[in-house]
Amino acid sequence: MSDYVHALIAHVKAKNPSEPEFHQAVEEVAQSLELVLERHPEYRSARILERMVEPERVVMFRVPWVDDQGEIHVNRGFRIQMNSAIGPYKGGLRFHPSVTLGILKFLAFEQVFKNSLTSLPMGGGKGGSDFDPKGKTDNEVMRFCQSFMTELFRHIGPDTDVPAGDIGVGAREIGYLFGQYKRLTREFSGVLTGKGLNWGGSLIRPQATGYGVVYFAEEMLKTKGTSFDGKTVAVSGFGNVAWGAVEKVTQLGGKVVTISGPDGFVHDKDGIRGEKIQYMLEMRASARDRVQDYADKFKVPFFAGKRPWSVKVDVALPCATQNELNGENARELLHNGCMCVCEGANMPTNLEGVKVFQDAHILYSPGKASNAGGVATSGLEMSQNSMRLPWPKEEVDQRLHQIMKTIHKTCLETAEKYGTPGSYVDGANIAGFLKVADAMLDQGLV
Ligand code: NDP
Ligand code: 2IT
Repeated sequence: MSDYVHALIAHVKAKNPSEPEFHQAVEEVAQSLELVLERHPEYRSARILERMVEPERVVMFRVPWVDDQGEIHVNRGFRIQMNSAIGPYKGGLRFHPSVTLGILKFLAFEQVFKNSLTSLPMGGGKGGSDFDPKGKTDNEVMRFCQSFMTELFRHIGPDTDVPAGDIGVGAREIGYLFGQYKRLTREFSGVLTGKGLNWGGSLIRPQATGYGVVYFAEEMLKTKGTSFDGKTVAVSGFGNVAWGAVEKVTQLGGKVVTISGPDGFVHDKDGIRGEKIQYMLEMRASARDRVQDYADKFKVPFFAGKRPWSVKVDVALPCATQNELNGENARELLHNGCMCVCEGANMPTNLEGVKVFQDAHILYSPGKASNAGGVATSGLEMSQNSMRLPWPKEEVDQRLHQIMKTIHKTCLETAEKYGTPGSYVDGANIAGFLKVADAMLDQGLV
């Protein structure tokens, strides 16, 4: 590691204590950028990376709400407005008890590079709350969302900052948030994405992240002259991203044999298809947060407290959450002959796991490249809202597919150009960085 990168990482750690996920995300990116910073001293002298690790703005606020029994609760809300060099801040909202400032900063940082890769004009942001949706009624979720938006609305707007969903925030939450934004501002606008189809949402947005992951993985497999047809696939998570990925793998002739939840994983040797994919949506909507329900219903083995990486598969698609795949899991996947790991979640593989995959030279893609289809389709939703014209399903899907192919090509070409051929990590970090860095140089000291 160069002295410059070493010092930068040390500075980030000292200045942002107790934010290990943020340190991890910065470390991965900074290592990839060493070559770029050597070749282009202008980025160093303009302190571009030093600026990029500092959010443009952080909003943190109190979210009081009342449960169905009349008890008062207080949660904490956040919005990290990380970088607006290439467009309005864009990125999801996460509602999960594990949410902290550090988690959202890592997600916002990753989002800057991801959004840049999509080729659409979107800056990076992320937000959310430590609210736990598990076991809450619709009315409780609605009251929470209304309270959350009562503060957030003054910081966002269709040309300022456009939030969307992430863990714990789906169509229902976006609906409640949008309703409250509209009441407060008296404006019907494209301020959120992931909206309902009847009121400005885009076809394919629900499926987009998962479909995009599989389109990206398909391109990776093509580089080895193969495809999903006949492949066995492990998916983790059972939420929005996992659901879209399972459906698309199945359509392409692959067989998904696992999904997982916070309670463990299920191993369905016959493959998750047909009504079983539909059942994933029911499990998610039940707010029970248990994947064991699937095992009980379809009479397949359930492994309590375990992750799915010990199952013998050709392809692994981690789609649950950050740091759900460590060095040991990575070695186990390799040992069982896994040839491709394509991330659907944000930063699901820890730094040791990433190194294991890179040293083994298997096909490995970081979430910021392979899960960009979700935010890319959010960008397409913004375009449709601005035009006030909805596009047919086929058109959105075709554009999504093309965007994923382009990101794949950009990653490989950039990695090649900067001397690390085949590294999707370096390709994604460098290509994502260059566009934002050049825009920052153009715009002066911002
Ligand atoms: P959902 O809320 O729909 O699903 C998240 C799933 O992961 C849930 O099943 C959740 O259960 C589970 N999960 C969380 N923590 C763990 C854990 N430690 N072990 C196993 N399962 C766990 O969220 P999404 O599908 O939207 O998000 C999944 C991932 O994809 C996240 O990393 C997100 O940032 C990323 N992503 C999402 C995009 C989108 O458009 N939705 C776009 C790009 C990336 P539980 O909540 O109980 O822990
Ligand atoms: O991590 C992500 O890219 C998302 N949660 C989607 C963000 C968006 O604005 O659609």
